[in-house]
Amino acid sequence: MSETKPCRVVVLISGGGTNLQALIDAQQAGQLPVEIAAVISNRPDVKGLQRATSAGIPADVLDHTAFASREDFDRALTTLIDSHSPDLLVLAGFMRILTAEFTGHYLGRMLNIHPSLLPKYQGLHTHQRAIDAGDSCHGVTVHFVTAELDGGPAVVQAKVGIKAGDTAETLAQRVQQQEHIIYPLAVNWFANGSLHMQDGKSILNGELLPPSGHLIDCTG
Ligand code: NHR
Ligand code: GAR
Repeated sequence: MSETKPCRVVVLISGGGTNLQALIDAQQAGQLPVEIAAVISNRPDVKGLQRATSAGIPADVLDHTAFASREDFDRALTTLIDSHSPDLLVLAGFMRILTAEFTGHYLGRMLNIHPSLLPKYQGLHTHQRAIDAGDSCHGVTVHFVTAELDGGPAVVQAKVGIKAGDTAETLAQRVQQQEHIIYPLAVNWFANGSLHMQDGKSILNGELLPPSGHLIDCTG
């Protein structure tokens, strides 16, 4: 992307928006060559919407409970997103499963951050599941989104140690510190043209990434 035409990003949220805030902060610090064109939440009155408004970013709500089916919601969401002409769609704590029609439309230009070392612990309640399994490490993965839930190719993964006495809350806190580092990193790679998806795989600087994506080990 040239400096005169930064990568246009639309961010989807459902809640607090700390990952959104990390992207806003990196952009405002001149470390992320993007324009956050809009923030869209499927839930009204969440803190992430205030974060967007405070940063001067258009914020919209599309309440999924107002739609009869997932298909109807996803079609309305697509129309709203595309009215902002994004180059990249970023899921940041977005909590609705998306239809294959939706993921197909944004294939290769949609990223998600998932709080586990994928392919471990797809779906919900990942921190508790890692603790219950007696794992010694846990972490977070940024991946391209495909129709398969949390199954798209990984871009970057940060590994975090699980400590004796960790609860889902204390562990989530340490994982989230890493989220706020690796999400701006991955978005930056996409925005500057270093990262793309090809044949269902993640390519960084012309090289095929390993199944974990680029690995950052914080367990030491
Ligand atoms: N959709 C597809 N097709 N593929 C992915 O990889 C997706 C996706 C939608 C969301 C984020 C994901 C995560 O990082 C994500 C990845 C929500 C659920 C879920 O079960 C699962 C995974 C993710 C997000 N949602 C419930 C549902 O019925 C609702 C839960 C709630 O509202 O609290 O949609 O973990
Ligand atoms: C983050 O920890 C993210 O990894 C997780 O929700 C949190 C959102 O926080 N995502 C999922 O669990 C997706 N199912 P935020 O709203 O403060 O960015």
